[in-house]
Amino acid sequence: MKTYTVAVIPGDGIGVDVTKAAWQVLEKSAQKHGIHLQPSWFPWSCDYYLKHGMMMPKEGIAILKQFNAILLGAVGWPAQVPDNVSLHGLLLPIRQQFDLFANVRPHRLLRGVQGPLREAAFDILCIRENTEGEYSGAGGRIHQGTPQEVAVETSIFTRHGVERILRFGFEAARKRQKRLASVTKSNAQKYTMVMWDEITDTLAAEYPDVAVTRYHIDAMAARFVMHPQTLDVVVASNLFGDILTDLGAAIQGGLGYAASANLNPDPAFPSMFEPVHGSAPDIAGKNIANPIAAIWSGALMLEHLGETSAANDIMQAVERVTAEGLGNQALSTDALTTAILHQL
Ligand code: GGG
Repeated sequence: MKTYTVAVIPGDGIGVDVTKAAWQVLEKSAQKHGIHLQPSWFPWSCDYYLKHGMMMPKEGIAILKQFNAILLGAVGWPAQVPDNVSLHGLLLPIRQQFDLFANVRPHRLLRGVQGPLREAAFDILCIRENTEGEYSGAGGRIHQGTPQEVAVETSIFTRHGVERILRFGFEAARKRQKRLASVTKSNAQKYTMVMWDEITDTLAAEYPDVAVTRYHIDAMAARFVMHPQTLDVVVASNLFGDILTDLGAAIQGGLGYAASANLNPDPAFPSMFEPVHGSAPDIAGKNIANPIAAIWSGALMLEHLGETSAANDIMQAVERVTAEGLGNQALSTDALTTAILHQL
């Protein structure tokens, strides 16, 4: 029996609720398909920070490195730990240290799910650069708290980083509808984003079978709402991709449906799978969070591990449940999970 080791980090808030649900579904699918998923649960979170003064132990990255994959819930409990501390203490170091440069986020309406748009026939694969750009963490503050205070935060775009994420996008487009949209704001940001556009054009020559369109982020935001059916693969920088994929989540029915994979194609590093949503403290522990984004992220994990049948099985079970309209009802986390387990 094939065994995969998985580091499970539920994190904060509804991350705990939905990770528990996702794990139940993953285990059931694994059993059915003769796979063994061996979990190690880590309590790294804002609670852990309050006890230990850090979001994960100093050797956290070395510990995670030994696993085949990481399943993450959500990070953040702003009432007790500033969001920038929790994010830079857990989620971002994992993405950066394991060079998980491609954050892949599918946006489509699951069968039966009621989205806010008239147009339902869209299937977008957003690919967000995940290790540099606006999230590089380069900057500082001087004269803090005084009227003379200065804060500087520099976006860092490297040719290597931009080229590899665009190439990842072109390869993905080749396996889909062969259309790629590259998103910048190169009229206003005349260094980094102009370089991004130039690299897009250079790579486009290597992929003559892929139709490429360059968009500005503002126009792309409008297109997500007005003409989402015209989009196939969308590649964007770290921050633009983050914002755009919340819009993607909205048009697919809400953040409860938006899944993501943080990928490094090199199997020497564990890739990480997480719902796009955050910890939602207002509904944490109330058994009302939608577990589908976390379950879908689990399916993306199985797909990445090469267990395509087990992954497809999960998504078919999810869609049989949503097709019955259950996704649109205010079902509890447990009830929705039970319905999906039943379909499996
Ligand atoms: N599901 C992980 C999580 O907590 N996401 C919320 C969030 O704000 N993440 C930061 C980011 O992806 O930029």
